[in-house]
Amino acid sequence: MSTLRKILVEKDINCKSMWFMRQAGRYLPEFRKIRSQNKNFINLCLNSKLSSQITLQPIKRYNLDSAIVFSDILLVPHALGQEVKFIENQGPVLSEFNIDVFKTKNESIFTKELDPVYQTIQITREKLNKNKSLISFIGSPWTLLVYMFNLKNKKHEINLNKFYSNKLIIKNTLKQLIKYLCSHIEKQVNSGSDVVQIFDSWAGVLPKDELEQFCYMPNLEIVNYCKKRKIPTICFPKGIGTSYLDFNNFVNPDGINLDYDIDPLWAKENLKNVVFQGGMNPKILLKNESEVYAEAKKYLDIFKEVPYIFNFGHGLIPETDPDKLGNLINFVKNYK
Ligand code: 1CP
Repeated sequence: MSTLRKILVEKDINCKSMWFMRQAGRYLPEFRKIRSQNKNFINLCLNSKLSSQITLQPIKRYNLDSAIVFSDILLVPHALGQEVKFIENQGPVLSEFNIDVFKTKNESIFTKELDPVYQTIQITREKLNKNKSLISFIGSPWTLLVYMFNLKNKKHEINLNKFYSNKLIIKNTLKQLIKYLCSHIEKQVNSGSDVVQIFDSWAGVLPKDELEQFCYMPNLEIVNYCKKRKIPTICFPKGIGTSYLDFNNFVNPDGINLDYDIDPLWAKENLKNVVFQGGMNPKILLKNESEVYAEAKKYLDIFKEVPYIFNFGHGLIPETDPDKLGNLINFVKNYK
């Protein structure tokens, strides 16, 4: 059984594990080299040979025990007919959502479009040591809807007018997305991934009274789908503060990724029957090494007696120094 499965399924506290969100990409020179020769990001994600190579880059460099598939949450709207462009220093830009195009799609068209992702997983699984975990992922329906309906502004605030005036179509699209996301998970797991991380990166912009309908419910449906198939899940409802408690009680995933605004002591005392992952602010890596280790020690000590997966409270930032990250990895591996 892979290390992550041991922790998530058997709740084995002696099994230590560490991986990082966004470990394959942006900050790594070996990724940047490939990226500079592949200007179209979607095409790069759909190039199985290169995507598998990128997935394995952080494993080669740091001997981490989990690999996360190099792909993107926005391949889903792409496969559903929406144009997705990644513009330098601006992030993703999607063409306007077109319900007529959306309606022409079905699960077989959708998964056929994403077949290269499943091939990436197959190629990677063959090359990855058997005791290492291969993590696949999806964006939660709400987080995808934020991009698909262009619901947030540059300051990362939600455009509430747009949200409320399009609520019906957003709700209907959400229902459809759940179905597509479940088949995307099933295909990824059948191709060789053994854990699924569900990123609800924009849960925190939802008004509190909409959390149940747009965040908890869709995450629950997807987690229940996975439970029926014995697929371990790690949820990441970023930015919802103490609503992590309601989220955890409602959704009951195997693992939960803490964001950096969550007090780890509060989490340990309040979130029950769940494996903890992450928490540290990835920006800590911009500080000097003694500060980095002190922060890592804090999390490792708090979660010493419970199953814990070392990670951050969000993805590694592009400015991360790969050597400093390497030193942190050694520190965590040797910490008793
Ligand atoms: O320009 C570039 O070089 C592309 C940068 C990049 C990379 C390396 C993007 C654009 N996506 C990715 C890969 C990616 N995205 C992975 C696989 C690599 C890994 O984790 O090791 C994963 C898991 C994601 C997930 C993802 N994409 C999320 C959820 C996690 C999170 O960071 O909140 C989100 C919101 C996206 C959308 C996205 N993709 C890319 C950008 C710039 C964005 C917008 C959000 C952002 O600014 O990070």
